[in-house]
Amino acid sequence: MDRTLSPVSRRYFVRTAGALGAGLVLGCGDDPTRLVSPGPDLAKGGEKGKPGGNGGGGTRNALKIPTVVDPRTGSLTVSPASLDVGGRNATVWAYNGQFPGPTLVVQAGGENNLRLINGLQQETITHWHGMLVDDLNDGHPRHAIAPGEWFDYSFTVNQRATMNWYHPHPHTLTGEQVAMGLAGAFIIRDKEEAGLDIPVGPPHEVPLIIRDASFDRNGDMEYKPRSGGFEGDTFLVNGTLEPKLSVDAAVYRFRILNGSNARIYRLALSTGDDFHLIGNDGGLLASRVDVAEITLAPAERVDVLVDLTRRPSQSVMLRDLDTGWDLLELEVNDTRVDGSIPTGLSTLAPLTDPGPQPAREFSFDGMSKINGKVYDMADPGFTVQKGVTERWRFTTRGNAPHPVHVHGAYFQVASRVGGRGELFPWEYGWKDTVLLEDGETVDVLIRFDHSAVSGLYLMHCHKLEHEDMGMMTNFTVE
Ligand SMILES: [Cu+2]
Repeated sequence: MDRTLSPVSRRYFVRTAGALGAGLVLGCGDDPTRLVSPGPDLAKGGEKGKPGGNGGGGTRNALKIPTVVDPRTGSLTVSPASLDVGGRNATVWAYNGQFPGPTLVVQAGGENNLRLINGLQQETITHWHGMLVDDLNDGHPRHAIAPGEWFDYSFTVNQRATMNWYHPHPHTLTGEQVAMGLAGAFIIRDKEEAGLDIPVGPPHEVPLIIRDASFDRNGDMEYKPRSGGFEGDTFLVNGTLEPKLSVDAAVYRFRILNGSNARIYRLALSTGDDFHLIGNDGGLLASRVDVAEITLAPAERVDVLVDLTRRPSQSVMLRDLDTGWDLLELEVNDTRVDGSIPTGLSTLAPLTDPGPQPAREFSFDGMSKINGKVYDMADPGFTVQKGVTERWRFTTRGNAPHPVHVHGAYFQVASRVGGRGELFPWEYGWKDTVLLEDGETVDVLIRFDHSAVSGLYLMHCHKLEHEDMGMMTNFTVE
């Protein structure tokens, strides 16, 4: 890979022969109505091979653990692949033939120099969700590459430890590409995390990408968009149907991402035991909070310790209370391993409150607009001055939930008025996505101060069908 080229010229065009060449580009669908025709609901009922939502008393499948990859060199190819989703094969769209994609792991200060290669028959581009990078590396849809093209990323990961993720971000196609399987975890390590007595790496730290899914009559992944948000009729954890994980009677650290297009989970343990919540989108919280339930909207992450030392030879379910789905069975053996549940975790500096009046107000209107406007890629949007703390206010007139995501900075959630009317422990600390329900006004404090961040970024609803229909805006950091 030639890293001496200027960022702009890092976009290359592959000369392809055959399959990826002429004529196979699917329409990108500027017409947002393409999302409003869901088509027949084929997967209702019990076709052959349809994965059961819950149980049926069948055996469960070993949870897949994605391979760990150092992103300093190498490539990520997106293409369809037929692979094991737990007891059977399905055609999905995969990064490097893996679903979920490989787990990228970097030390703070490390680099991502991956080449993205588009083996799909439609345009794509990959966004590094939660990464604070210059705008050429942010995976903005204006950088989408056609089938057969490639895009070379090159940036330094200079931020605190957390679990971010990567997924496609081409305008109007994000929902389809994520639903078809394109997502992976991106873990950052640092000294602060290493200094805590918590599991780092296998076997006691386990990333869990939770999502829903639908499969067609052939058992292949199927995307059935609805303007209110795609919801699949079954679930996958790390691309595994009905998963189970054999575990020691130990303290486990689960790095949980809601990788769904639209579904919100209300996570709990079947034992009623607490999650020991230690982190979220932007890394460690100041101190541990013990909670019995966690509401997790699309793109949100939590970092939780689960104490299984008192559960030898038991079965513990990670459960979604809304659907009743037993998302993951933890099959605890009788090997006891000592572990600790630390209380003090990190020192977080609160942003200085610039006052109660919001600098900007964003109304998430209908299913496709912010402040009355559908996304226009050519409109640079509003301008934010670097280094200035602002209060932003998110409101909606309906059609929520809207998980609001901002690129280029983390924010601190300041208040929620109306609706649920409170902030939750998983919203403490640093966030890049916050859930806005109907009737809610959510204020956040935000400051774009990362040295790499400059130029054009995005704010959007992370319900991917809303995003694809235009509930997104550019803004410029200068
Ligand atoms: Cu929305």
